[in-house]
Amino acid sequence: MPAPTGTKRVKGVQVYRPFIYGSIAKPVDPDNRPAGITAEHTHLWSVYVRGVDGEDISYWLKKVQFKLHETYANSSRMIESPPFEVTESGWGEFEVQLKLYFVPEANEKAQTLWHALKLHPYGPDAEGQKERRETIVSQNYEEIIFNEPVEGFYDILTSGPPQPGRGKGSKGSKQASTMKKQGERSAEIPQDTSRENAYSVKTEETELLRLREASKAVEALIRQEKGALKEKEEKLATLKREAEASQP
Ligand code: SLL
Repeated sequence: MPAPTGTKRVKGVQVYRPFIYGSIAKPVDPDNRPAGITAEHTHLWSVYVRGVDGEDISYWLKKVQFKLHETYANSSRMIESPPFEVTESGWGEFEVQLKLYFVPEANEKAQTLWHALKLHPYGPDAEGQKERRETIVSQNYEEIIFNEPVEGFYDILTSGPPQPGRGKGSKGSKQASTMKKQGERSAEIPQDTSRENAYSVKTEETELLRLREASKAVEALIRQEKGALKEKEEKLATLKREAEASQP
């Protein structure tokens, strides 16, 4: 029997691929209800998994199973091609189970994520947002780590999304951000934030700066506490000496 192919792993290598998952919900206007929506349903919503900045992630993500609340008919929805999303109407919030299935070349088990579908605004302006019937977006940036991917999948991952004129899975030049042409699609996060996408190298840098500032503040607090502790220890030592001196 021939040895199984496609199972040799690239040792010591981790490949990260970013994506976004979440939901968008819009309150139904009672004076202008879209046709075909049940009377009790107050919102139209979509739950989705997608690439950052609209990137096509189907070169590594094969399909997504969305498990909705059991009040929905056919609550388990398998979406076999992009866009990986389910659009529904409803009245209540619940946890959606997202099961990510990778392309067969990956030789990886499916991974499960949970997303809390948000329909209602919260925070200081919740009432205002409700009155203005604002759209509620709740989404997360996530990175999937392929640890020591099998060789064939490593090639697919590093070739990036199929380019126009290049067949799916065909081997192109290895993707490197420094070699990227303007406007070319990539699995890297974009340099700058845009209206459609809040996740970029810039937001990452801002976040790092914030973390650095926070860690400086914590260090200052530790120094202060250490100072206070030293003072107390000195006081204690003095008291002990005094107590010993006063012993008969
Ligand atoms: C809640 N625990 O009570 C949640 C359940 C269920 C949401 C929310 C529509 C179902 C249908 C729907 O919005 N289900 O079409 O009958 O808030």
